[in-house]
Amino acid sequence: MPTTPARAFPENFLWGTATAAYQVEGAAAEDGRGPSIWDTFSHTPGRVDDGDTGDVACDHYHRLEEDLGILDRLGVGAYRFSISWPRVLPGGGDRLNQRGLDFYSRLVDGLLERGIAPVATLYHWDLPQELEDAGGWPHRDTALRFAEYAHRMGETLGDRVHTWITLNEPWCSAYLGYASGVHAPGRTDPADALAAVHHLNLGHGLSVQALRATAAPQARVAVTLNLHHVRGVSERDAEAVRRIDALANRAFLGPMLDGAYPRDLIEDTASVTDWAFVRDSDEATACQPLDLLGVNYYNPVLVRGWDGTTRRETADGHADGSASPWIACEDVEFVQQPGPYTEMGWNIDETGLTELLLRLRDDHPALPLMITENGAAFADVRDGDGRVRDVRRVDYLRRHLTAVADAIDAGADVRGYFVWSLMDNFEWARGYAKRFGIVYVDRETLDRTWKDSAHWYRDVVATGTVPDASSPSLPE
Ligand code: GBH
Repeated sequence: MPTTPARAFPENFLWGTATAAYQVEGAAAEDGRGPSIWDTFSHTPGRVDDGDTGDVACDHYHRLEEDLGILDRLGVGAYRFSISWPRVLPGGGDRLNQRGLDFYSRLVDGLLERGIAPVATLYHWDLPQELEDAGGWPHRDTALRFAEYAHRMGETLGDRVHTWITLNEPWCSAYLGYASGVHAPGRTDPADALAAVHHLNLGHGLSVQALRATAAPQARVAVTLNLHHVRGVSERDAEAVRRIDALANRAFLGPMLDGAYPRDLIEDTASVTDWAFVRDSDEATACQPLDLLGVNYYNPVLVRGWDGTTRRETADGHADGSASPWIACEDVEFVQQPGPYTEMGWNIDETGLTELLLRLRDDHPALPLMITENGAAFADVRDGDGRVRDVRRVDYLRRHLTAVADAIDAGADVRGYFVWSLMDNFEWARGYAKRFGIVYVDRETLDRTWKDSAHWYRDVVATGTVPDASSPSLPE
């Protein structure tokens, strides 16, 4: 007997895969591309495991036709990619780099020719280095520059790209980039991180306005957040849950969807900043009507209050001596969750995804949702026969898709799902050792090999149905 029955998805459900520019493109110094903060960061010794950089990545920039062919054979209805800001506007200024733009133009046209909807993310963490030198996201001007960039992209690609995502995971940009420093630009100043939160929110709102003014009238505009599904160890830990929910989720949902920062967030962080960088109309600007909310989900988090007497657990994945991304949360403990775990050390628990989607259904019933990332890293190996038997990834994807189906059955308006990732790629501070792809990339030859999960996903897409757990996923 299968442990879970087959599940059919709605007729027009959008199936896709996702990547991001710096993680796959390579060609870092080609055709006029300027440096981003990730070039600088990855070239700084000690920042990325094994000294890996995105200089070559998956060489997607030169293998565009091959990768379009893979997407075609997968049969996906959509492909989520990101545009490298310093490739199209080197230095973050207003001079358009035509050769850089041509690449995205070819990508978009190639997708449309194959009946695949392009879903373009404007910012997946690759800030032009010059804008960081001028102050980065803690600096208000960066938000204004971002809006100009959005305007240019709407003007040039907006006739053909009809789904836009402004920011990918501003949580990471602000807190990992400016508080814990494990992501570029690697700064560790909590006050700057909260200023970055605000200017990302402001930049989001301004860029939505810019896209509305320039893109096609039918364009859908969204933002992608890595919302944290936060659980307390016991009912006594409600205060710890509230604190983390405020910093992780409502710091973005508040201004973007409700037009105001939560009062409790302002109070919780009063020892760090007075929030004077929030000007009168900023919260209203951040709050632009959205067509979709993008949700990236990997795992839930488990917290409890810390009274100062025991040895504090710091199982938040950032405990290895680096500063905490959790500002003013010294009295909150992140508790190790039961396994199984992925290769990232993240626990596998799809129930958090259903619960998160139901919370969004309740809090924002009119806002359609899209899973813009979900997936897992495992230690994949290519066998002598050339197959990659990634049974654990198939199991992960099946569980999480079933969790999405549960949420849809309970009334959540989920319109699509994008596997992270199309192919193994540059996993930020973890380099190439962590493989998230459904397509295997050989690090010597850069050859692509379909993993069993890619064959399995192709069948899911073709049938609109997630098969039961006993169904084999074998290549033809
Ligand atoms: C996404 O970020 C990125 O958008 C994508 O580029 C990246 O390759 C992909 O995911 C895989 O990492 O240690 O239990 O507290 C992931 C954001 C934020 C998810 C931190 C895991 C820590 C979980 N991550 N979170 S825990």
